[in-house]
Amino acid sequence: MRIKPFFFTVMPLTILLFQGCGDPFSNDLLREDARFLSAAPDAQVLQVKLPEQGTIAMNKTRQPLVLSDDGGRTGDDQFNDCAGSASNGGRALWYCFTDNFTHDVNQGVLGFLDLVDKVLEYPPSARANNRRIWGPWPGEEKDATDFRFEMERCEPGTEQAEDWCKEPPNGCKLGNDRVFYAYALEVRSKQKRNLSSDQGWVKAMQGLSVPFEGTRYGCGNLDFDVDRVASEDPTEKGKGSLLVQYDTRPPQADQSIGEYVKIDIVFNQFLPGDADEGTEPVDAQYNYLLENDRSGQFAYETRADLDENNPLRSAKEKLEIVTRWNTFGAGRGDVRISKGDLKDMVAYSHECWNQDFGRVYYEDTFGFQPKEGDEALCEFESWTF
Ligand SMILES: [Ca+2]
Repeated sequence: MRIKPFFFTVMPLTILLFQGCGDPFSNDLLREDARFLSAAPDAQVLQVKLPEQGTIAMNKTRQPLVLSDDGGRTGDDQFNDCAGSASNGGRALWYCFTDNFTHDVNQGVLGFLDLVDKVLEYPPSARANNRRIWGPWPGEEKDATDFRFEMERCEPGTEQAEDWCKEPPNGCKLGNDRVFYAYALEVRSKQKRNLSSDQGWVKAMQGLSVPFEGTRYGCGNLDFDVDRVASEDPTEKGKGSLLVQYDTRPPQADQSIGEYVKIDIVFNQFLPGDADEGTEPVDAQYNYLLENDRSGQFAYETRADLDENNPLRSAKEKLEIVTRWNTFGAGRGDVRISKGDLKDMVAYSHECWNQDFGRVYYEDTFGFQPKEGDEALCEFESWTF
């Protein structure tokens, strides 16, 4: 799902803005637009960030790691370097899993937020009190649909265009002004172009947010419904929906305090549009926490058949993975597999890695990989399970 802006919708507005430059009304207008922009979800802020390999390896001093916006993966070489075993210098298995998974979340799941960023590079096409609309634009690749992005500022005591202002975002603290924002990325079949410009739109993604002190950081939630996209675009291959809750704070300018990022995602029969043929939709839960000191935690839970290609064991097992890392990148991963064909049995895997992500300890209860290393070398002593 990608869009391209129509030049004819953008050009006249650009000219209008230039004409208005310098007069106080125009400056107020731009300040107002900026307030809306700061409340829109930001693909960069909501990128899941992991400690990046190489920073420590190159200079051997023990210092906090640089975090990679790309989930730590800088190329397929690193992706394939998941051997796990310390003896061949491979990266720890569960760190590697976390790395690959977060990369996929950034690209395939939160990637749709890039759309919002592209949209917001242009001035709004319509402005009303407490409301802004960007677009519409035609879809870029398939041209089966048009898109637009809509925002409303929800203020107590003011009249609202939609009922999405009824409740503030769950789990977010409002400021003294009690203001929050509602937004939606909307899609409409090309066949509906004969309707009036306000009719027939379906909310593909919608959310509520409370921006943090005028920055792109803040607290909010959004839901992305691929089935709704498909209802307007029969060529859409993705399925299901996602519910994302987030709470983010910017780093200190001098980096003495790193950014804080908490993201929780619920996958509901979700299948990305670019998934390989035969991939099944997933129900899963994903939690990511990056603390101010750059330590963090990743948790993933799903039901999946882990006995691949065995028709006698086709029941879905419950898979739980929790990985944690400290300020310097050293961490541990704990995995629990239960239910499904395991019936009453429970299988575990435990692993620890050092600040270069090399395995220092591994053990499991189901013969997946041989035991190695020493648990005493783990930076985290306690098991998650
Ligand atoms: Ca199974």
